[in-house]
Amino acid sequence: MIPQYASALLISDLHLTPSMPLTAQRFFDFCEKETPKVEAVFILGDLFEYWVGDDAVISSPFQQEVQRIIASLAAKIKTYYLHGNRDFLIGQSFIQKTGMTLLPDPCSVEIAQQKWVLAHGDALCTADVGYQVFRIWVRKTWLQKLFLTLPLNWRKGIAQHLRSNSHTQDQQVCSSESNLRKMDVTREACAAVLRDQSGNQLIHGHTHLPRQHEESLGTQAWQRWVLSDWDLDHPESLRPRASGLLIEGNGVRYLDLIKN
Ligand code: LP5
Ligand code: MN
Repeated sequence: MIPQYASALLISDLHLTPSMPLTAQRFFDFCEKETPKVEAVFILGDLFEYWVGDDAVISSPFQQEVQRIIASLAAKIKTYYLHGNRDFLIGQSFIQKTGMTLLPDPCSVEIAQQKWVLAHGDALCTADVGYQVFRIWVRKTWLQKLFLTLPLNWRKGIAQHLRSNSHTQDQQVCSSESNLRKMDVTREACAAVLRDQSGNQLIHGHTHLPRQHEESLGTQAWQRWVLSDWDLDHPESLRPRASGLLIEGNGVRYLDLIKN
């Protein structure tokens, strides 16, 4: 049985980190003010800038604060989370302490009597072959177990190194047409996931290109909603960004969370 709700809010790619306090505060306000309107909240990955293991929470007042806020949200409203490419190491301990429910990626839910297929989106970027090879390796259980045995400061060092090498940062500097296409989801991957899940409405994040799409491949047609990333801390270099997708009986719409 897939979960069923009359209404829901979906967000992703908040990339929470102590160095982005305005973004974190907006998330805390969102939990308190926006979520009471709906029956369920879905966080579609990359809640954190990076996650190097649940044991890091003990020495991070910031992560403890996020944990506390989500626990208080999940005590009132059903809250789901699925892994992103930056926080796929979030484990059972953090999930349990926050009271969230971990969903597989991809998965299906019923909201407002319609079926929705949910994914983070990174697995759909199949033209980004380098990333897909990287993904296969870092999702191997044995490599993750080995990584988690490393001292915390080594793990943080590796994560920061991976972050600073990440292609998305290049994308902002060198946004050529072909580069952007490589970083986006492919129609073939979306079609395959929707066929597997027997759905025709897909919601994902990861690409930071929020928009609604009407798409098709052969005889298969679908709608795709992309969630935005959040960043209210760098207005000098990047446009402030924060939005969510609201699904309720009278339709689907993006919620601008910058001004509220
Ligand atoms: O995240 P974003 O949006 O910037 O870019 C992604 C892809 N980048 C990543 C890397 C993350 O940003 C950082 C992850 C931190 C995780 C912390 C824990 C690490 C634990 C390891 C556990 C075993 O996902 C980026 C995509 C982009 O999306 C668009 O889809 O292009 O991909 C890359 O930049 C990766 C390169 O393409 C391939 C790099 C190969 C490097 C090989 C190093 C192997 C290290 C093995 C780790 C132990
Ligand atoms: Mn991502």
